[in-house]
Amino acid sequence: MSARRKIIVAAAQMGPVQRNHTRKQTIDRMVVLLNQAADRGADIAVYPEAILTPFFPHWHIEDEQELLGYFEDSMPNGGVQPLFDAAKDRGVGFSLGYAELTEDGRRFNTQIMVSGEGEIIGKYRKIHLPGYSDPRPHEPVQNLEKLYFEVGDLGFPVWEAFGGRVGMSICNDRRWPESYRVMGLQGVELILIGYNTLMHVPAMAEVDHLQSFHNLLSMQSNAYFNGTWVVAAGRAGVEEGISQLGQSAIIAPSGEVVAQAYTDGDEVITAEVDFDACNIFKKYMFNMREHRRPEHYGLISAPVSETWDAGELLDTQPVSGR
Ligand code: CDT
Repeated sequence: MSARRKIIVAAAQMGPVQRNHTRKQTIDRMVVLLNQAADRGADIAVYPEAILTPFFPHWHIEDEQELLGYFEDSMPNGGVQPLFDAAKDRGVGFSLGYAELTEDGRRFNTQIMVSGEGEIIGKYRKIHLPGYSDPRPHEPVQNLEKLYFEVGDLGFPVWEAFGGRVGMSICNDRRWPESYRVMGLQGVELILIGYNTLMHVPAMAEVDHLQSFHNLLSMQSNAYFNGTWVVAAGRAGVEEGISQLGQSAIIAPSGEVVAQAYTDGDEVITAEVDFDACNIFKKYMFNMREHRRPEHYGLISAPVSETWDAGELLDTQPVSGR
């Protein structure tokens, strides 16, 4: 019988990154968290989405130079090098979300996977960008990801890494079953997710009280449906007056939460990931070859123009959850 494949994973939740915090202060906090994870034997630590700066899509930034100040034009770079050095020093990998500016001026909401040798071994660019591209001055908080970022162009790859099959997704992706499924179809065993989730979304305030429920609901159900571990790290606390969910979690392929953050600040949670705990789900209930019926799922991958239009409904009926 082959040896079981087990690693220790960490979610490195982070409290607010305020506008007056320097990159260095933020990186220093991240190194502290990486060392805590290492002290607990972690093989990899996952950080929240775009965590090197405040989550700037919540503001309308008209000055191009100011906007570009939130982006990284290379990775690693001098600012984040201490994190890469700490990873190599402690032999702990990490997954980092940041705003990426490419050489040809394209902007993406990106997450990378870095090995315990401090080498970048995977990159994902966020596909499900929430919000809108037209600023809404009448609302207290903006969701301008569609203005600031392009839709990711790298798909949902899965890498042989850390002893298993590992994929990544970013924040709003975690609410879309398709993102997990595309990785599930590649045999994913561990999905690393960084996120920033608002506690108050003006356009859908009626469901504000369900933010924590929907966070776990999305990740627990999709972990189970695909027989995969999920490690999710959120930004927490009040950043520039805006409350963020936190509730970072590590979820087993059974859908059970095995570790969850309880603070609204910097906090490391860890759990042992047994990749072979995925097998029972992949082999029986969710055996993708035996039981899926993709010949009946055509609409799933049809162009959005062919799918049902919620706009028609919204024009004629009030939006109410109750
Ligand atoms: N960062 C991010 O993707 N946040 C979204 C908020 C959407 S509000 C319309 C989320 O899914 O949590």
